[in-house]
Amino acid sequence: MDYKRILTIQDISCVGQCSLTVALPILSACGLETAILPSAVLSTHTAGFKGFTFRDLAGDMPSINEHWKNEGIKFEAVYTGYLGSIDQVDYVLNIVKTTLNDGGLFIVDPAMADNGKLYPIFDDEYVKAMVRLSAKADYLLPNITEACFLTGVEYKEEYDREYIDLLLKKLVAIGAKNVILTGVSYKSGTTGVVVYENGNYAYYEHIKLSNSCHGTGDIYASAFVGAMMHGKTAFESAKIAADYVVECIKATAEEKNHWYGAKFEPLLKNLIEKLG
Ligand code: PXL
Repeated sequence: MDYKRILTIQDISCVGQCSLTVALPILSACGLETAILPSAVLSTHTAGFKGFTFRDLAGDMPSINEHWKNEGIKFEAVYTGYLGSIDQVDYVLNIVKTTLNDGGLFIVDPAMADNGKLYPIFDDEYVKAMVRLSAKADYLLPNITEACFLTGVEYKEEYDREYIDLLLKKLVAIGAKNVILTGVSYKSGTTGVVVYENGNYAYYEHIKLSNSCHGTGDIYASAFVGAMMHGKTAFESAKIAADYVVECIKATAEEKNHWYGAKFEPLLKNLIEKLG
């Protein structure tokens, strides 16, 4: 495997096992040199903790970009997750222009919503900004809720293949080249991920656990990016990431005190094994 350098842009939630505190260890475990750009610093994530602090780091982005430009710093991939504000979208697009190598991949997790709802602090204007970012993605990794917000399609908990095809077509119409759609469940007891690459549909189905954990979207996206940049195909990466997330959720099940995230760290060795 080549030794590749990638950049990930997402928040630091100091406590809560999401975003950079998940992405950095997972990408490093996948053997990648991982540069980071924190989009914001929060005392905790926003899903369940009360009174969290929030510092938007958008203002630092242009000068960081300028410095990297002067240094000629380049990446094989740029992977974005939770951003803290609308202003960040143009800054991030500029950073991608400056730093992404020719032929490099821009991977966007439009982390903004789940279970039919936007996360706290986001609104329709933020969704519009995420559409502009998603339009440039080589790989876009939404869950179904995010896909609905990005496309204006009504959110449904029960659906068929036709509904999923509509979401995929609309996401591609926005501009996303390829889509990895997570949490797609056609029957009870199972869920899975759709890999929509160059207009071809493939589905990896796996067990749906009764419990769920915060932060699994970030674990999924990071493991997917790590596996892709390790040299796996999109489908293999989607499968590796899904199997890893299932293991992480199982490891966290029945832990009432551990509601805020998933215990992914002791299982990093399994992820490394899956990469072969
Ligand atoms: O896991 C997504 C995420 C990332 N960052 C912050 C969040 C959330 C989900 O709520 O609040 C700050």
